[in-house]
Amino acid sequence: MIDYLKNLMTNDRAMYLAYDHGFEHGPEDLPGESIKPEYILDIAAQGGYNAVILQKGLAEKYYTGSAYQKQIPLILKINGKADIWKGGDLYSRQNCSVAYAKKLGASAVGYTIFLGSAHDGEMFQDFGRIVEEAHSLKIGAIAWVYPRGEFVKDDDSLEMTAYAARIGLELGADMVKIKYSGSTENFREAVRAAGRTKVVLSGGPRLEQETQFLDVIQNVMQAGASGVAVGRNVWQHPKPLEITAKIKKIIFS
Ligand code: FBP
Repeated sequence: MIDYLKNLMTNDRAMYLAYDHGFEHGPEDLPGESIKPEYILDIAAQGGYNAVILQKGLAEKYYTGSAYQKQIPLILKINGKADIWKGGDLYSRQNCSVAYAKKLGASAVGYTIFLGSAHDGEMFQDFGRIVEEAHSLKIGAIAWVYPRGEFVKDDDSLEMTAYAARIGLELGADMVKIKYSGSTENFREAVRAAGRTKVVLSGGPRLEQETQFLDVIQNVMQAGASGVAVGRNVWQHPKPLEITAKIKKIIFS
């Protein structure tokens, strides 16, 4: 079995800094300094993250060929949707090829699947192809799997979270990024369902009490997760490097 995530993990654990929110949520999610990509890249490099997650425009203009490229690996997000149209089922379309992601220096590509959307079949098809393309170029494929839509009553239930994790395994993802399901026990079921696909936590909106966020990380690590791929709880924090050090301690010790 080839390990496509070799240079994206430390002792089989991972801490990734996600920054695709300008696309997914709009600039209002990027308060103060966090609107500046360099601010995030400095946190990623100084904080010792295993990778930063960017869309292709940011990679082209701020990462590829820069000093950051030598300091921190890249996961390139190759699909995305805006947060404006609320008219029905979601389909987050691919906006960058796997080959171009590799050219920009990516060690893995990321792709979001909205499980439960009327279009989930198209996203399964896209991601199935993306895994094959990524592996033939010897880079990793990471699935963000988020249950969403009118038939999803409880997106963070044990069943839905485990289903999301399982979809990652069934489609050949090297890693699946899922949301928290409320407890260590529940999350353990998702990790079990993911089998040999590694599981990382998706952070969610910034929690006022940082201890709440750190407790969630503690719980998912106890449940067997490989780590986290988080954004807002780090770079919306007044002291991103301080919260990073606390996250790091939980994941790597
Ligand atoms: P956060 O830790 O800030 O939640 O980031 C994780 C992430 O998956 C991002 O990569 C993505 O932009 C965002 O959450 C999507 O969130 P949602 O679809 O729930 O609005």
